Amino acid sequence: MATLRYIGKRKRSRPSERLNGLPANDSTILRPAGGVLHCLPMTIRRALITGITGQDGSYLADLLLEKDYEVHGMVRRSSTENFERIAHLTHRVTLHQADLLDQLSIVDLLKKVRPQEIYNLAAQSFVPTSWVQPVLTGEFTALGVTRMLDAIRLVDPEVRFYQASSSEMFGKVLETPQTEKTPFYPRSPYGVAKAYGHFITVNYRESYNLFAASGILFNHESPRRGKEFVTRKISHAVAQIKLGLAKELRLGNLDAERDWGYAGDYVRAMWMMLQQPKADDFVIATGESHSVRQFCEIAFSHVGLDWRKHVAVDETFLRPAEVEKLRGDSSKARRVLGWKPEASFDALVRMMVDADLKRCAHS
Ligand code: NAP
Ligand code: G4F
Repeated sequence: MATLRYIGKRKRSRPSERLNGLPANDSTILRPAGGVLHCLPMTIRRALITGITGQDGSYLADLLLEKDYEVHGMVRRSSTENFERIAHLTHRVTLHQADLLDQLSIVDLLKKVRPQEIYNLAAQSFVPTSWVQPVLTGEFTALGVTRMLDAIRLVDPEVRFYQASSSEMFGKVLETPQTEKTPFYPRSPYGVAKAYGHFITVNYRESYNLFAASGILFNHESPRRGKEFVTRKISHAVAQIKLGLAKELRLGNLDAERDWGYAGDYVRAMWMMLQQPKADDFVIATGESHSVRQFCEIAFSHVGLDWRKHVAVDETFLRPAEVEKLRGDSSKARRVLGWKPEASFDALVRMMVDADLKRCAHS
């Protein structure tokens, strides 16, 4: 049944009340204070996103706001603010300090926000770093999931939980294309940590009857992708070279193939998974794979350049163990969720290059 609920304009804290960009007492900001009171015959859906400052978190926040959710984001403390990707919506979301490493901070956060949906996107997500910091990667990316699930059990077992699992779990692939049933063979400490996160999600669903869904997402990119990932590294370098700001792009394995999609399409799948009658696991992928070399060809030719004149192979970017080729089969998601990707590979590459050209020209 629909409930009646007051919502007021959010109270904007004065700068002196703010701490590291957050209101000093952020539990007060949903109080109707001096704003217009609306009495709406509707249930406001409340979601919590961990990793809201990341690529996917920012797109998911955009999507949930469009759907009239009350959106809360978990951010970890840092000495400087890192809100670039959510700068356009900081006035529409509520940010809370907590850390995947700190169990109490997660429990307190859930008690304060009482979300109906939790999207666990926070992770150490860069594969090469996982060899440099394997233990920390395990703490964030593996055990962080258990901390979140235990907090849900303690505070509200009715919460719907989404875990950001990864095609990196398939690693040295045992079949092509990869489906929900393909066994995992991870090739990096990151992939191992994600496999743990996936299985603990499935285990808590089966042990405690939690609504815990695992989205096995293949690589997805956008103009908001971090510059260390290969696609954005390429699109950014293309823009710099085109504008005469750089001459060369140094890359690792040009033969690696990925099933690359557009992040905006993939966050839609996350939301769809939490609207199902029961929690399940879903592969999200385009079904096409392309090499790093092909990405370069399209990106450089889009601005009238020949990639062979600018790209150099640099062994320092090779990995101790490589995932050579990924290609996903998302038929289950297409059938059950009604999901399909909208952006083509070519359109994605061009979108990223155009965005970087614009950004580099302005800065
Ligand atoms: P991303 O841009 O690297 O964002 C990661 C987010 O996690 C950031 O907001 C980061 O916060 C936060 N974070 C890291 N450690 C944390 C901690 N200890 N406590 C709290 N927050 C922490 O990653 P993404 O591309 O958006 O990916 C989102 C999720 O999907 C990740 O779990 C990733 O592993 C997974 N995934 C991604 C892909 C893909 O192709 N993009 C594919 C499959 C799965 P800071 O801003 O403070 O660093
Ligand atoms: O862009 P990448 O760093 O992404 P990777 O390793 O596939 O991981 C991304 O996708 C996963 C999903 O499968 C996510 F779970 C994970 O969080 C992340 O979002 O590298 C893609 C490929 C690799 O084979 C790499 O060896 O590109 C190759 N590559 C070639 N030269 C390079 C470079 N990768 C990077 N980062 N930098 C290079 O210079």
